[in-house]
Amino acid sequence: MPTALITGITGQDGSYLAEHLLAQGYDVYGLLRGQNNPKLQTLEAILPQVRIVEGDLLDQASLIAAIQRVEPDEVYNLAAISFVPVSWNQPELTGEVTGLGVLRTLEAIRIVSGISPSRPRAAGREGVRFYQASSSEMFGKVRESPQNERTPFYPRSPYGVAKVYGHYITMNYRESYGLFACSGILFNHESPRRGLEFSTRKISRATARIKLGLQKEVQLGNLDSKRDWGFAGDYVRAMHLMLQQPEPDDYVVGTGEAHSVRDFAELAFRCVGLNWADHVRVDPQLTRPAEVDYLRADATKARQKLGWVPTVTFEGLVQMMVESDLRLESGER
Ligand code: NDP
Ligand code: GDR
Repeated sequence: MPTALITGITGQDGSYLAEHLLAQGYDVYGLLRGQNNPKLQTLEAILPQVRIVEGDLLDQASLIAAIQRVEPDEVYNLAAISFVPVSWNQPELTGEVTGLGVLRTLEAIRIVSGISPSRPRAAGREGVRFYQASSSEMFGKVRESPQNERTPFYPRSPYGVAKVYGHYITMNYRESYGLFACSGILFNHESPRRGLEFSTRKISRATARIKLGLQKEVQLGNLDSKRDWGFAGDYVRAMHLMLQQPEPDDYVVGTGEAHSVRDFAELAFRCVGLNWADHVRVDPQLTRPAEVDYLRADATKARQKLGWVPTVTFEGLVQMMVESDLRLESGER
């Protein structure tokens, strides 16, 4: 039975990936930080089969100890400071976790595997396989549309810059040491488990609360930016597929469709029979110092080489999120 270690296990993608790998018969370990992480209880309730190992992307020794203890066949590095606005307020921490955290995880694998500059992994010898959660935010102020694996990067936030470092250091460890290391350049993916701070979940939750009479309005920032939004459950399949290929490589993953934040809000409110314009207010304080205006994936390579296709449409995603928040906000589980 293969063994996987997931960093970022308490996040949206961590939970979907753990479910997917458990269903494939994996032993799944999740890296958990902090001495009293409040998300542990939820994790134990929804995924009791996941085994917890202590560690923090800021702490090299803890990552080495985690790899030594788990002896994983596959490591999925999903941990990050992932909320873009935070990265302007805490740019150094973002660089440490989202950027250098990737290096520390790769170093832990390298050291525990006995790989060194003079002793790279021998061709044909199976080693730990590594997945890095790269992001469409690396394309930032896009140089071409749609974006594929060859599109140049132009990050627009300290988060995007840190992800570019993570992306290139992953490629560098593949090329320097022969590590089976892949980056998935994933476009925005959402779900009922999305953090409340992100635009889609903020909208779906507010829509549900407004419908139930629990609040009247929601404040949003830039309504014009466009994203390629898909369903997180589809995207974790792509992560797993990348590590099952004969050779390591990088892949763009997205739906190929772009919609604005306004489109999302309009559709969400329509799902509950309301008009978005009656309830959405623009708060200029929520706009970003540098915005990413338009992202749309060209996922041809993932489709051709991995056989990956998304199963949930934009309309299906919005409806799924609004219905889930209606259940949660009305006290149903
Ligand atoms: P979340 O924000 O939901 O989860 C982030 C995870 O990182 C949490 O489990 C968090 O743990 C963990 N984490 C933060 N800091 C540390 C640290 N110092 N040490 C160990 N763990 C830490 O993100 P998602 O699940 O949405 O995304 C997963 C990954 O994919 C991230 O790297 C994100 O940047 C990237 N990505 C996401 C996309 C998306 O649309 N969702 C698109 C492209 C890339 P804790 O609970 O303790 O805070
Ligand atoms: P993003 O997601 O920055 O693309 O990063 P987010 O949902 O935060 O923003 C998307 C767009 O919506 C606009 N927006 C708002 N955003 C938030 N959060 N709150 C608001 O009130 C609001 N109003 C308008 C933003 O300006 C932006 O244009 C996500 C994260 O998961 C990253 O970790 C990941 O790498 C990328 O997706 C791909």
